[in-house]
Amino acid sequence: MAKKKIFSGIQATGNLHLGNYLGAIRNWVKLQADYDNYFCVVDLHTITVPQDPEVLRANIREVAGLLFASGLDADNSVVFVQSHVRAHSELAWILNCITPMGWLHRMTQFKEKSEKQKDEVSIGLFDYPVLQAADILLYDADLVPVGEDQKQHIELCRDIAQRFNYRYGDLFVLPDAYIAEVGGRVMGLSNPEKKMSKSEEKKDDAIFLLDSPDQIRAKVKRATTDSMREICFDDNRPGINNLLTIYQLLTEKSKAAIVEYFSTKSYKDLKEELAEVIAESLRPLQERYRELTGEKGYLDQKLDEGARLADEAAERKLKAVQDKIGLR
Ligand code: AQP
Repeated sequence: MAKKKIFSGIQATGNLHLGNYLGAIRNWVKLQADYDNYFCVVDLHTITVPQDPEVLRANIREVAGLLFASGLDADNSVVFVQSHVRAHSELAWILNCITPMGWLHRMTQFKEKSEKQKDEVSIGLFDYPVLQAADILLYDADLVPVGEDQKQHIELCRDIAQRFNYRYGDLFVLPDAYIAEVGGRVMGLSNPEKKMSKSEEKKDDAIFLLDSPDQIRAKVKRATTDSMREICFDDNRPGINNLLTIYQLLTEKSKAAIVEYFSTKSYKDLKEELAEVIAESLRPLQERYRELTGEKGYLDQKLDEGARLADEAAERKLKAVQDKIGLR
């Protein structure tokens, strides 16, 4: 029986953080053997907010390197850069022509991001979810493993696919979001009321995947907690809850075992142990990243091969779309 398909993407903003890893990338690695997978560095999404060209070029490579270093492998997954496959932009345009603007006005991520951008908000930022729908629909993805913040965009993608299928006849698979029960929303260290984010201004808010053990220790030490003493999972105490959740995700121990273990310990102990667990968990990934980015030509070769395979699948789908709507 043919395997089901997965698609997911990640922006080329560099500085990938523990939220990106635990909410998305680590699940991609865990799922890859059981599915046909397409994973993409979504550089066209990245330029929806201003980017310095040199920095962007470097970030695309850094993010691709981190995906391979995290354990995505070319035997199971097609890993590629979005702009290397032209069908993404072309399908996005076609989908733009059937998507009502009102649907996009409802997107909370646009509302949040456009507030930060003020007068500089681009049409691209507004249109971001339609390009994301094109990414997913090109590969007939059944499942889209993402963090919780992307749920609304995947629902919109289904709506767009349904509208197309209704107008022109069935062509698109309706995808489901796959959001991990734990880890779908890793919160910031300084502000545990908000998700950990690359664009958060406070520098200590996120643990980046390439942070050194000393940087990790310093950030965890400064993480916001509360004035209580008991160490337990409690949604009403977002700081401690978040630290324990990260600990749980990385050690894969049960909540009960974790609470029991810390029952006689202090916040200081928890922070020290958590920092070591994070540093140890990231160590193999960082070593592999250094190895493969030190190997001349490795990344280019992998990404060229990924783009070739993705392009074949995407072109087939795009032609079918063109046939349906009368462009061919
Ligand atoms: N804090 C998070 N917890 C769990 N999952 C998260 N993701 C992002 N932040 C968290 C998931 O990571 C994947 C890739 O995200 P992206 O590159 O598309 O960036 P983003 O969603 O815009 O989030 P960032 O990294 O925090 O960037 P900014 O600051 O620009 O918003 C997605 O599956 C996402 O859900």
